Amino acid sequence: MRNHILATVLLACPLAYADAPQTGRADGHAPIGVMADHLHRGGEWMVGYRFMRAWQDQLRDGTDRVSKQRAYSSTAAGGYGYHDAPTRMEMNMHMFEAMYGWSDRITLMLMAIYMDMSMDAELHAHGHAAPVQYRMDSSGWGDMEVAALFDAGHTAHGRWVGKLGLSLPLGSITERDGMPHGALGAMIPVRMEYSMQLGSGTYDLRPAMTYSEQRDGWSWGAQASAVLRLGENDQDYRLGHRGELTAWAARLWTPAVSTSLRLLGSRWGNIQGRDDAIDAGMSPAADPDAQGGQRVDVGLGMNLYAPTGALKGQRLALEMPRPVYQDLDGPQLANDWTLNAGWQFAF
Ligand SMILES: [Cu+2]
Repeated sequence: MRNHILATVLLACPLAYADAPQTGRADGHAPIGVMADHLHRGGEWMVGYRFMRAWQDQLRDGTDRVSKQRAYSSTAAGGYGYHDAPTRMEMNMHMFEAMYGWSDRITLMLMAIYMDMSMDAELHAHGHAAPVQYRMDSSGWGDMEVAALFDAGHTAHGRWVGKLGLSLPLGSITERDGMPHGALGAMIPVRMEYSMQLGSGTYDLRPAMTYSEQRDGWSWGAQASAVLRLGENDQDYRLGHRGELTAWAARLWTPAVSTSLRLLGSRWGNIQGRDDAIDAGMSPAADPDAQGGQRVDVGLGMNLYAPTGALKGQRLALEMPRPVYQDLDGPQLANDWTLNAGWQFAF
């Protein structure tokens, strides 16, 4: 009998080992703002929809706030000398993802992104007493990412997951919208600023490495990721590279519910080169040297998971990161808050 138990334990161990950590609990996935944290078993599919909304409403230079008046007053008067100042921007990203377990150790991923953005700005045309307020909108499919996620090793309670991703430049970088012009404020179409374009225009490498660990009732993890732009796009510029470090801890209240706290540090560069159709002196948003920065966010999140029943395998998650520190090459619109939400279904 004893030998029988021992044999069972020994046989079960490699299976348990290959299994840990398990995705079959609410915190089996990282907070929803984190991508590429988990693998699927060979033959398993996952489809999902993620939504991200980022809201910006205040100009900053370095860590200081900058008024819109200062952005468009002359350099002689202590301003920045732009003609135009962005005052608010809202970005919505709809992300459609599919994952497929090629084997137990390699998962393939595809993500298509639909962008929807709007920016409010104030134009201070010379010879006009009052600034003119206007709004620009852009929407459409953005860049698409294909990636391979791989098992990069295990520890007693955790695992390493690596990612090699490639972003394909399918999003337009020549979007136009109307801008007021002349004494009568007639709207003429112009090429919109960099942040209003739908894609990067370049092939971008998107590597990541994630470690996550699961214990009784809680879990934690950390991830390093980057976006590396390859070459220059056909409008003669490239967006800045980007690097992110994040770490989170989650409390598992029941197998179906977990809550999380996450810290996220990100850093991104200025634009190299410039698009000749975007007048750099017009607005900070059009200035290639007013795009870089670094930021620290803290996010609260919640994961819901259906381990059994009619909704078995489905997940619903929400996360709200807010910046606690921002240092921007400015003047640049600063982030006010971000909302990440998602639905996922594995089968
Ligand atoms: Cu998945």
